[in-house]
Amino acid sequence: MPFCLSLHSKSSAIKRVPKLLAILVVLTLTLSTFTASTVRASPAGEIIWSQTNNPSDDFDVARRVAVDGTGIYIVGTDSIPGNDEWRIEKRSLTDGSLISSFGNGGVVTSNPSSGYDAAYGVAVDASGIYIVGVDNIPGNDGWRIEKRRLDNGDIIWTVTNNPSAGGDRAGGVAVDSTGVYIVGFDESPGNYQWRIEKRSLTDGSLIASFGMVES
Ligand SMILES: [Ca+2]
Ligand SMILES: [Ca+2]
Ligand SMILES: [Ca+2]
Repeated sequence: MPFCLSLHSKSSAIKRVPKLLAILVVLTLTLSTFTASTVRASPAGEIIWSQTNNPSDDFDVARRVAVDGTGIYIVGTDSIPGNDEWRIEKRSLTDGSLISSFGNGGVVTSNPSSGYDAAYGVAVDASGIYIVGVDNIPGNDGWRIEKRRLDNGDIIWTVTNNPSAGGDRAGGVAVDSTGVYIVGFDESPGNYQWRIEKRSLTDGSLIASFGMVES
């Protein structure tokens, strides 16, 4: 039986959003196909615009969104290559259309392995977009963090970290003037544990004064 995540409850949810405008990324799951939707709505719940995108006939899912004065940045996964890859879209604040100057027609994709690669979190500051998630480069899931340009999506830096041979995943990211904070989990103890990293805005290196840095 198909089920839906949040699409049909958006009116009540939007009324609770305290900001002038709310941007929701909602995911609809049917039996076997994901369709990613982006919706912008007013506090009263009227839809200002709604966009959908289904780049492949397999698993395509939008997970997180960030916003600045020039657009919104949506990150997730598509299956265009026949396996999962990172997908980042930049869209217009006004109507949700793709901004063509960003990447290829508003879309940047990154497919570092033939296995499962997926973006899970995004943050933005005046110097770039920070996207976090997983890649499968060594044959198992490891952390991957990319910083990309706001205007065209080009890579500024990429760092990876694979603390265990198990499933390690970066899931969330925040940024301030002193660094970028990435949270997720690793399987170093043989089961999942929290992992929090603070990294340089300039090159993504670990900031040694933050917690215990592995040698
Ligand atoms: Ca699809
Ligand atoms: Ca892949
Ligand atoms: Ca791993």
